[in-house]
Amino acid sequence: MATPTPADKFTFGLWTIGYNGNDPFGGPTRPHLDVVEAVDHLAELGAWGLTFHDDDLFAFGSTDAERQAQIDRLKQALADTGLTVPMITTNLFSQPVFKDGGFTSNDRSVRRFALRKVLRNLDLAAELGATTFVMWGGREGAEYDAAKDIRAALERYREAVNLLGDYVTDKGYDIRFAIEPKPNEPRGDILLPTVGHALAFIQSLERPELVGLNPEVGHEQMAGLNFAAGIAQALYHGKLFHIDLNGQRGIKYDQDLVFAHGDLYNAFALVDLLENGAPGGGRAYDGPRHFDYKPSRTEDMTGVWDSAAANMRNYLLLKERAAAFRADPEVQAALAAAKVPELSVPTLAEGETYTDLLADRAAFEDFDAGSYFGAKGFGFVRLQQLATEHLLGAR
Ligand code: GLT
Ligand code: MN
Ligand code: MN
Ligand code: MN
Repeated sequence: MATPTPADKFTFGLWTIGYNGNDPFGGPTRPHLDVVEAVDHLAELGAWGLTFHDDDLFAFGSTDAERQAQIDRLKQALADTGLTVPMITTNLFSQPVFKDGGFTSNDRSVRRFALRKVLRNLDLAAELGATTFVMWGGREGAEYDAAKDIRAALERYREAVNLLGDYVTDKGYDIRFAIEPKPNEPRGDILLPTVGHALAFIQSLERPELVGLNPEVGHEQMAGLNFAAGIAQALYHGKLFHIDLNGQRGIKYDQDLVFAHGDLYNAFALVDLLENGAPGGGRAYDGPRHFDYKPSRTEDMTGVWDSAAANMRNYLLLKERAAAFRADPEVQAALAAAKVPELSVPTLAEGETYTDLLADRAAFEDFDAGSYFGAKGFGFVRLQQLATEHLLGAR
């Protein structure tokens, strides 16, 4: 059962399997990976799609002919394998011109160039049938407080996203935008650092319905946040447009480990949430299960493909474990004992007003708050132990 098929909607960034091992302390440990080889291998492994930045597919500064040749090679590989391109994104961070950002560079000419680069790539997204356009603003930020007027930067970000919304609307493109938060790295502080910051920003836009989130496991965990809880809130607001799955071990540099190779408990909670809703609900998210990881620098090409397969297998194993957890009568009893379903009952009765609440002596005057629970607890630890036993395959 833990064998991936295209129905599972697993997708990979070209920059993930294509990561050559280059890091701030050392050069590449692996050769360049050609896009056709990437597509072929992913299809063999049971993936559904490939995603990419413009600069992943054709080098920055390519002539129109070079660019088109690469697009044509990709299209042929897609036709040969059935792989899809459900998401694309624009690189506004690698080139020196973007050293102070793209949409929010202090330099106006850079901002205009960045917009043109993105508009061109939106045309490509539409051409390839991608319906999600990710915006990771890794260089949109600062190291020094006086160097960046944050309110002006947010206003320029807003101007940019509003313009892109106008463009896809006028062109009739079936494309929505997904903002990917990250707290830091490469900038000392990045704008829209967490899911919560981005959610607030989206509400300030002219077309908020076109813009949602692409949260990444490791990015929220770099900020010490609970990723599954952040995803639950994104779902609550109808803003989970896309997701970057990977692994991270604590608050440190962005590790981009294989999915589930970091915080395994949170990975379990996440898959349970996406697949089963919570509690007792149906599937909560239908979009691509997108892996944004980096095959460790220590690995050769065999290790790259092993790690790609590991992402998908771990997701499917967790899906099995989560299904067993939900189906276990003891878990159901423990959930009820913990009053988890009771949280879905509105606090006021239907039609009840605050006047009624004020008149309800049982709610306050006669409510014995001091001894209400007596010696009785919620049993949350027992519930967590049941989750642990399912996770470890002991039940
Ligand atoms: C970059 C970043 C990722 C983003 C990619 C999309 S690029 O690798 O670290 O988290 O998802 O721009
Ligand atoms: Mn990351
Ligand atoms: Mn990354
Ligand atoms: Mn990412």
